Amino acid sequence: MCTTCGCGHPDQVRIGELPHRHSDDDAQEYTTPNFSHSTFHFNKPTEPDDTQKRLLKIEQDVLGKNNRLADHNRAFFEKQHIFALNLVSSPGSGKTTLLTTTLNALKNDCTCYVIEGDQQTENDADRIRATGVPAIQVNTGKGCHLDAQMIGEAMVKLRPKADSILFIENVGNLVCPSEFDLGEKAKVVILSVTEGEDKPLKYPHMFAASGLMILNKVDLLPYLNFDVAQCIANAKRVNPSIEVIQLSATTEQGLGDWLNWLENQRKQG
Ligand SMILES: Nc1nc2c(ncn2[C@@H]2O[C@H](COP(=O)(O)OP(=O)(O)O)[C@@H](O)[C@H]2O)c(=O)[nH]1
Ligand SMILES: [Mg+2]
Repeated sequence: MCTTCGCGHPDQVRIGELPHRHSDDDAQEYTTPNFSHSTFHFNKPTEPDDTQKRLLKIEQDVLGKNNRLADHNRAFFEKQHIFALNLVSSPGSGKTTLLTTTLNALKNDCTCYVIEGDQQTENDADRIRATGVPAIQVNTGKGCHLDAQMIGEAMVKLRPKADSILFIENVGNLVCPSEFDLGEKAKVVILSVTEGEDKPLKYPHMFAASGLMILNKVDLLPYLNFDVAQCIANAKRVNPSIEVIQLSATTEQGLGDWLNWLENQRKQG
């Protein structure tokens, strides 16, 4: 269980079966320990016990508080005509590279700001600042996602102008950021072709929560066994209305589609 957001619940865990029992002679039997006072889910109670009820309450409180703060952020963004996007992905899919490429393309036409989320280091904010765009780094320590309060605190420091664009690069994680509304207009999930076309099926909540999937690093396709059509079909299976843009943040192939998407979304308000 994630210690920061309390996500996940033992009752939701399912341990599958081996389709065929293998016949290794030296296979070792594992014996389930009997922890009499444990909260492990091996001895699954039929009714939630006090600890589980408390955890559920904490999770509801955490998400409820986050949603209220996210609404507050959203109201601020709407009032100031700030177009806020929440970029989510696993680590290394190319969020910061996409952002630097995008900012270099946009910065003469509109005012942009970036909030960078990582557990540690100021590296990504430094990469953004090198483009001349103001960036606030949020380090979450053990936390695996940004939350609405962190965005509010970063906004106090950013002091953004009206009619601008705010890009939020979330902590690299395809799981928890899907649960946390930051007040953004949309989540954009970035999946790189080196990650495998099955990821929308394995992490459906993130793809269901996103309005756009950017399929990044398409310049590497000639060297990989990656089925683009299957990947898009997988994403549409969990979210039939998700839009898809194929792109390379390094060669800039497809960059125009992404810039057009941004412009259209901004126009729609
Ligand atoms: N070939 C290729 N590499 C990329 C592309 N985008 C990002 N990368 C590389 O992927 C690595 C991780 O990129 P980064 O932007 O730091 O990912 P992040 O962790 O999601 O922010 C870096 O070595 C980038 O140069 C791309 O479109 N094509
Ligand atoms: Mg990054």
